[in-house]
Parts: sequence; C-alpha cells; structure tokens
Amino acid sequence: MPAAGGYASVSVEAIVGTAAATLGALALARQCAAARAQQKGGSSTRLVIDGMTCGHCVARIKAVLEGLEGVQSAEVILGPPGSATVVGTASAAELIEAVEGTGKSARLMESAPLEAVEGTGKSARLMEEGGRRDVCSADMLAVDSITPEQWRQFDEQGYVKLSQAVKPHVVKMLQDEIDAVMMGTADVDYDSMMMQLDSTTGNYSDMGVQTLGHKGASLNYRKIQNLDRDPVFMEYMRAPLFLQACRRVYGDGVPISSFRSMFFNKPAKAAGQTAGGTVLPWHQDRWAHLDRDPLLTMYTALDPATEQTGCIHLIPKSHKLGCVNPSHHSGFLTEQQADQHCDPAEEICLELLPGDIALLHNYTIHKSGQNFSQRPRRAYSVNYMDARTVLNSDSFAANASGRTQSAGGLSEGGETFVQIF
Ligand SMILES: O=C(O)CCC(=O)C(=O)O
Repeated sequence: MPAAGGYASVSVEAIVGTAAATLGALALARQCAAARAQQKGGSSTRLVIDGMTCGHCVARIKAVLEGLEGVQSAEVILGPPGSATVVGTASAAELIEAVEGTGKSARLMESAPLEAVEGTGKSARLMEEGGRRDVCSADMLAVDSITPEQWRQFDEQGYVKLSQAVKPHVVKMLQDEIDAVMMGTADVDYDSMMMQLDSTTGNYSDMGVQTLGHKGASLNYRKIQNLDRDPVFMEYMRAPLFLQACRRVYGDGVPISSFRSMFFNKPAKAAGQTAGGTVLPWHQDRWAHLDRDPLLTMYTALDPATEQTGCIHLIPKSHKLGCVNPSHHSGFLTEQQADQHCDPAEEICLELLPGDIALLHNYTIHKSGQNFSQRPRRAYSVNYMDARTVLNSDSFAANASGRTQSAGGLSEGGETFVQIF
C-alpha cells in the first residue's frame, strides 16, 4: 500500500483484506474471548475506539474505563486506529457502553478483521481437538512476569532466557501448526506467507528464494514469515507477558505490531548428509527500510536448541554497539566487523529446551549453525516493533520484497503489519 513519496505506513486497517483468507480465525477468537471472560482478574479485551482526537480524549476514556468495576487497568492509544487494551473482568459490553457514554464509538478489535474471514473446517477442528481454552493467549504461558533481575540481565547482556515459559501442550500445538503450514495442510492463506526452502548443501548462497506462497509439502523449509496471518500463532503472539515486555521496552501506550513473525528451522539431517540446515552468519535484527529499528525479539524454542542441533550463538553486551552495519539492508556484519566484534572467547551458545523463551535485544549480534542431529530444530521468532514504524517501500522493493529477490541478499518481512497490542 504505497503512499506518497514511496512510503507505506504500517496500519492495522491494511490487514483486513489479506486476513480475509485466514480461515477459522473468528471461531478461535470467539472461543478465546469466552475463555478470557471466564478467567478471574487477568484477561484482556481490546477495543477499537473511533472519534478520539487528542490527549484529553485518551485521558478521559482511560479514566472512565479504569473507573469501572472489575477493571484493573486500561491502556488507551490515540491511534489511528484509536484503541484500548483493558485488563480485568468487566465484559466487553460494559466496556463498550462506558466508552460510548463519552460520545465515542467502540467495538471489539477482533471483530472487524475477523468477521470478514469466517471459515469452517479449521475452526471446527480446533474446537474439537483442543477444547480451545488452551489456545487462548492468556492461558498459553507458564510464567506471567519477567523479574527485575531478568530485566537487568536483558539490559546489561542483551538477552535473557525464560526457562519453561510456554505450557507443554502449547509447544505441541505450535509444533503441529508449523508442520501443517509446511506440509500445505494448514488453513492459512498461503499466498500471504513468505516461505523459503532450505539448501541441501548447508551453504547460505544455495538456499531457495524467499517469496510469497507454498513451495511444496516438505519439512525442509528454512524460514516462514507472516505467521501473524495464522490464527494460532497470532493468538500466541498476544500473550499478556509479551504485552508487558513491549510496554517495558517501548513505553506505555505505544501501539505494537511485528516486523517478523517467523518460523526458523534447522531441518533434521537427511540420510547421506553430514548436517541439516544452513549456517546463518553474524547479524543484528534490523532493517534499513524501516524508519526506526525494532528493539525486542521473543524467540521461542519448539525443539531442543543445542550446539549439536544448531542453536543461536550470541555476543553478550553487543547490543550496546548500536547498529554495526547500517549499509546492509538486513543487519549482516562484514567479515571485518565480525572479526572486530565477535571474539570467540566471548561467544555464548544459547541452549534452549522446547518451551524456553529467549528475549533478545535486536542489536545483539547473533548467528546460528547447522543441525547435526536427526530431529529438526524449530523455533518461532517475533520482532515486536512500534506500530507507527514507517516502511520505505522503494528500498523494500529494491532489496527485500517478498516478490523481488535482490542479488545481494534476503527477502525480509512484509509490507503491511498486523497490530498486535
Ligand atoms: O533460529 C535461528 O537459527 C536464528 C534466529 C535468528 O537469527 C533470529 O531470530 O533473528
């Protein structure tokens, strides 16, 4: 959706059309809303609010919502789109009525995009298989906060590990969903998924192109992006812990989307191969075509990530360097820069178990190796960013679009981004 001057702004409205083929999402969202309503104390409801024009409107609506019985907190964002995230036990109807009492109009955030995408097969299956309360964002994690000590480590070292933060049945659900996406059996709009098959040689230059669309039923995918178009992954991305982390990193009231909601795979070593997957060189997670750098990655291990399976290696404290190679479109270091900043004596091997989450500062320099085992090493990585980020679509098209593959590098991200919080 290029606008004047070759820029495209990140907008939740833009996803309504592309989400239209995300089958089953409405039923999932309804089920989750019902589960949230049954929970005591910690559920969150998101509203779209029309008609706010200034900080006074924001303050007034926040005060009105926080004055309601059962509301613990309300975060109101001017937008556009105007929105509120309300935590507590008040029903959506009570919240909407209270907002409308101020003269503004309000509706449930899920309903606008998802009403348009009602599907059948997936939603019915999901409800039968999982009893769906276990897939709601508020129920997915086994930890509900990040301790001051953990934040201290994140601030000082550029990363922190949250051990066993994801409930085991949720890990299984994410594993099954990503395998279904790879095999072509998931109810997702494959035309909006960026997918890339892995190399069979282990060389970075031999990987398949990363473009929109399914590339055949195979577990040998290296990357799949735009998983915020998949209702299961979107629900996971919205876990309240991730909202807390975004508030800590970006500040209260900042709308949050993601630049990359991405599956990262080191496929199992196949017969006759010495290793599966492809070496990923030293890099930082930043992109030249965004007008500001994302600062927070949530990396969820879906399989054991070890030296043998090709886990991430990182350089502690390297986030303090800022952006090391601004001229590379996706943050890769030159050989000289890697020699200068990546001392093997300082390198950490970030070993993770399935269900561990690593918070990574986006400037933390990292890389990953190959998988020498006979099981895959799957991971789900989300770059949470300020949803007001602006994308330079000329630069995106030249270097990194889902449709054009530059000679010099990878495709990354998408052109439109779903608002998450
Ligand atoms: O999982 C991997 O191998 C690398 C992940 C990564 O580089 C990232 O999440 O940015």
